[in-house]
Amino acid sequence: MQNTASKTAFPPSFVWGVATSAYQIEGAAAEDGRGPSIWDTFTHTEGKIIDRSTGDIACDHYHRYAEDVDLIAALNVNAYRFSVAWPRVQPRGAGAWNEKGFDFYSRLLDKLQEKNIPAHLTLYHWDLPQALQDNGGWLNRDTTRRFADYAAEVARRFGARVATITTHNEPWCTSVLGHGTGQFAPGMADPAAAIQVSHHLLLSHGLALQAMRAINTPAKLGIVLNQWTATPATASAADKAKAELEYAKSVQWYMDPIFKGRYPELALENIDRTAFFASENDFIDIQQPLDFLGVNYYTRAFVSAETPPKQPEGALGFSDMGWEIYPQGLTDLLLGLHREYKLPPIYITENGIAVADKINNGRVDDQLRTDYVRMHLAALADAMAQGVDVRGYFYWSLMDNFEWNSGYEKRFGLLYVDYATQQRTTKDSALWYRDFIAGQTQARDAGSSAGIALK
Ligand code: IFM
Repeated sequence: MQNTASKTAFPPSFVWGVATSAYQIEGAAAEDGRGPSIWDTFTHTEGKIIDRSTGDIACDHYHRYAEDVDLIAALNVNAYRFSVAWPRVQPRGAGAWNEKGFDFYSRLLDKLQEKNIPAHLTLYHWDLPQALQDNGGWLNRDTTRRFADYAAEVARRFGARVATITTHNEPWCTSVLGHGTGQFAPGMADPAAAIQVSHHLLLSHGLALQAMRAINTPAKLGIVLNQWTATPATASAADKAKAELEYAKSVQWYMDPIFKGRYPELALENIDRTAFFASENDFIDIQQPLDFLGVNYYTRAFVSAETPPKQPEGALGFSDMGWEIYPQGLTDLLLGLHREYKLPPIYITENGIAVADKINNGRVDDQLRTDYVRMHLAALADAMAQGVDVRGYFYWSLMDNFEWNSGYEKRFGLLYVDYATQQRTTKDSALWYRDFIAGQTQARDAGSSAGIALK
């Protein structure tokens, strides 16, 4: 039966982690010399965020990082994935570095080291310095060079203190949601511009890898892509064709340049190329070897060519985001990638669920989240058993936080955050995750791989 592996074995070296990003948790938006980012501008623009909130304070992690790392340690995880806010360390995205900004990340890394938690650093989780946006942002090819300079500086300072450095988190979101539909910062609704932006993001990734390798950074280098399988809603030719195109535009559009040095034909034939410029040499820059690939998986795409589109039945339910719970998609996705590309080691860098959590007498009973994680780990184990080389899993997210245009209304965390008091409460799912990891660790210490009940 699918997703019901009763026992599964993760290798002893498997990495268990939790993930966050800068703008979603740090707050301290105008402190210690941080420059404004496109998300500051966007959140302070009327009508962009459902609950009219901003990341000005968020989870106040900038001031509470030490307490937060203690909470991370209590989860038994052996990895923490976070991002550096570019405008905190280089307020204008070019020129002067902000030492106070670097000091914050240095303190965070010290604290993680004290707790023996390896750090996984992301360079770009969507908070472009506003000064670069004023100059054209990701539509301006020069931003790719600025990004490579920023990457090299972060790697020079922190490369020996982190396990991995990721260039971009989910470039699809920056391109499509940020520039195609306008739901995310910088709020541009121009599909042709989104295509050019995606190319510049990929190019900046390749230039950044080269810049970091030129200084011999010891950190492992990679990129994180959000991916899904595309299931045709019916067996009709129209649904099948639409699903194939969806996969080409969202998954292969990012994978092919990196692993094959070109864009997928099917997508190229079906996009607005009026504003598209890519040189042959760009593909040499983009196609740099990766030490790892990060895969973020939440749900599948259910693709219908009908009007109105057919919706999935959702036998396992839906998240508070309205996303179908579909763990089998993780197995299918990984096996598909494994067949099509020569993959480096993979980390599941994000997987998680928004639940309308309620706190009751200091307790959050979020069984749905535990079930979600358990089913996805079983799905992951299935893919690994069939030959996919996965090295780690990061739950998104460590704590409830600023969920972009959904504001604070959606809760993805293992820790519940009361935004009025900033009190963190460990949810039941976090206790399950903690105990699950402890079981894995015990098996590792006993010199075997763990057979852990996932169902
Ligand atoms: O919160 C986001 C994260 O920033 C990027 N990946 C998806 C998450 C949930 O929507």
